[in-house]
Amino acid sequence: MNNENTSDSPHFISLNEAAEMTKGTRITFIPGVQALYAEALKNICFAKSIPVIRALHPVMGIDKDTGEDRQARLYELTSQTGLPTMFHDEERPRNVWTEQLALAERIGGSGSPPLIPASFEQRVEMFGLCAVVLGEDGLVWNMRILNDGPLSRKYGFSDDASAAAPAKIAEVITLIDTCLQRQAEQGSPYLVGDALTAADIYWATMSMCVTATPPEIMPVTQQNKGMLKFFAANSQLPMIANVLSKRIEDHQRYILTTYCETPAVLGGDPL
Ligand SMILES: N[C@@H](CCC(=O)N[C@@H](CS)C(=O)NCC(=O)O)C(=O)O
Repeated sequence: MNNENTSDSPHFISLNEAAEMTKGTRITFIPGVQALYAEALKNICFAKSIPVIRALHPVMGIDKDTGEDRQARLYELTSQTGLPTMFHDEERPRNVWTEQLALAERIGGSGSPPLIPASFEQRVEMFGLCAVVLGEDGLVWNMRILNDGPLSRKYGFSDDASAAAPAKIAEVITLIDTCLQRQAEQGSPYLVGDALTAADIYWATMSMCVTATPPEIMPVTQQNKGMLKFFAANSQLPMIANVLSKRIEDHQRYILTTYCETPAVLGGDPL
């Protein structure tokens, strides 16, 4: 594992530096913040023994000094602005989790576990589970529109959509819980088959938006303390609290502490 991945105060290069490099895997992050898609990709790369060079993801909004859109260069490079974007060697940037996962699977270190099952039948299960967690109108999508704000507006916030979100989130949690129960009955601690897949890593990471996660797993920083409070408060919403089981928590903790780097290395300013 590369030091950049394991250091307590990781180094971040600029977006332009990342785009200009012709070797290595570069991923954009916001220091100190566990933006979940970026956090999940970091965890996927960790499990695949891929050394990651961290780059700064420009945040939404207008730069006060220049009056310019802070994400203009990112848009020029990737035709989108979502966090994270991933560069590898001289390949085109990857911005969507399905493509990022396929790339990670291909470039992973020898001896690292496959995260996409060889069996197509199991791929149906694996990608299906991931899609209801990461895809449009899935768990994270609905978590983002729980409250009004610039990010939720980007994802179709309306009073009606927001009011419908907790029930959709609860439905996904129940689906995962039922799956884990079925798997436990077969003697497997994983979501699909009898081995780790990307579904375990994505779910364990993304589910942190509906759990209070201890600092041994997710450290508190100046930059993420508000987000951690929001995630913990989500776990108390009655519809969500009703369906969060010990099984969900045990699986999340097991996957994060066994296959991902914990405590998570975020950079930023520790509290
Ligand atoms: N594009 C990613 C999702 C990443 C994503 O939705 N990131 C959000 C933050 S949670 C973001 O940066 N949105 C702002 C934008 O797209 O400009 C995917 O589909 O895999």
